[in-house]
Amino acid sequence: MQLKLKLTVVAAIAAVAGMASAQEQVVKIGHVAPVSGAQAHYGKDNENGARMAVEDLNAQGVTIGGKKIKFELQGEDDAADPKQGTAAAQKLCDSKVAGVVGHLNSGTTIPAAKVYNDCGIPHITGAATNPNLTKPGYKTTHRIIATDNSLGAGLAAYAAETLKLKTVAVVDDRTAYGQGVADVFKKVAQAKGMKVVDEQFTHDKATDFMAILTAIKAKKPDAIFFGGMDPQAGPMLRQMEQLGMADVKYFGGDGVCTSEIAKLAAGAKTLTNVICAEGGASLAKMPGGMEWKKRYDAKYPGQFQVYSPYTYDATMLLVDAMKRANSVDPKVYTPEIRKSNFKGVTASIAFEDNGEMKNPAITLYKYVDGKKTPLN
Ligand code: ABU
Repeated sequence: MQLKLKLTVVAAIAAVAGMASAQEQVVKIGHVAPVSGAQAHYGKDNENGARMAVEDLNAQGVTIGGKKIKFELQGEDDAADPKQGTAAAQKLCDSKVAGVVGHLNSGTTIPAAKVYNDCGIPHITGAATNPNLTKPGYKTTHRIIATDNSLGAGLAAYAAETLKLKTVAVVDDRTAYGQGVADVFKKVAQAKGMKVVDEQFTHDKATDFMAILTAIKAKKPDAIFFGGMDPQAGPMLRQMEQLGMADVKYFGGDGVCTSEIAKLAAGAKTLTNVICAEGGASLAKMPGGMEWKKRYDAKYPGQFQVYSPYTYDATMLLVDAMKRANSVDPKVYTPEIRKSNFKGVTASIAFEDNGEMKNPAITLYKYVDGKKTPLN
């Protein structure tokens, strides 16, 4: 008799537990960035931001369509390579993720955007800045930072109007981002009366710039503009010091505007010549920047670079759209993303019809005692 009672109680507990799990739904969110190779520090920072958002959402408890949702992050590595970028995008489509945060590089995000459009999954980048990303007009593509048009123009205006520089040499790494931001800088600088005295090209795996710097030095420019990322910018700054180019200003977009560049420059005094631009407000001017950064640093000490507040907001924004649509189905909730009026850590985020953020800020930085310091 006692045994029968025990079995009944066990069966009842199992039934209640079964009901509870039937009411819970796992929803996967994809994230893609280079988490291997020379750009892994950017990618890990980005992935940390998205993971932190998923953990916060699960701690808060989110109910959508009457079901308790458990979010899971599916992180993929595209190694900053366009082919691996589309392969990672297809993998996320096949995994039926509800949405994607990424990618990091313009060169991977632009081709991946077509893959997401074809499989009907929305993605939001908080790092890729080439304006061509939104030109195809995909309803699935969104960006929550300023583009290279703003970064290049802001830097050129600062060089010509504030510093009153006359001449510049332009170098880019031939990637979608590097070439794009360098082209904008060049055009705006020329329009403002600066002379481009030399143009040189490198690539996104290079570490030896002695030949191009020697050629540039002969032209005696006031400044170098570099369109590229910090694994190249750091060694370039060291080699500029070795060549006695200590008084040449060094401009770059958000790709060089990292914490890591101070390490990669390895004590070169030329770091103090760097002026870089990022497509958003400084942490101090973001609505929730300082408090968020404190929590990030406690979770991921020493890993902050540039974009993690944006990947955090991108993740939160996808879920905000799901909540408003009361659905985790991409077909149902994707149109809600364009209608967002989302109060994020980085900004209040709303979108233009083409998926670009409305009125994104830009911030210029310099490095003081090795620390990235806002100029505005
Ligand atoms: N925005 C700089 C780094 C990422 C990219 O656009 O390629």
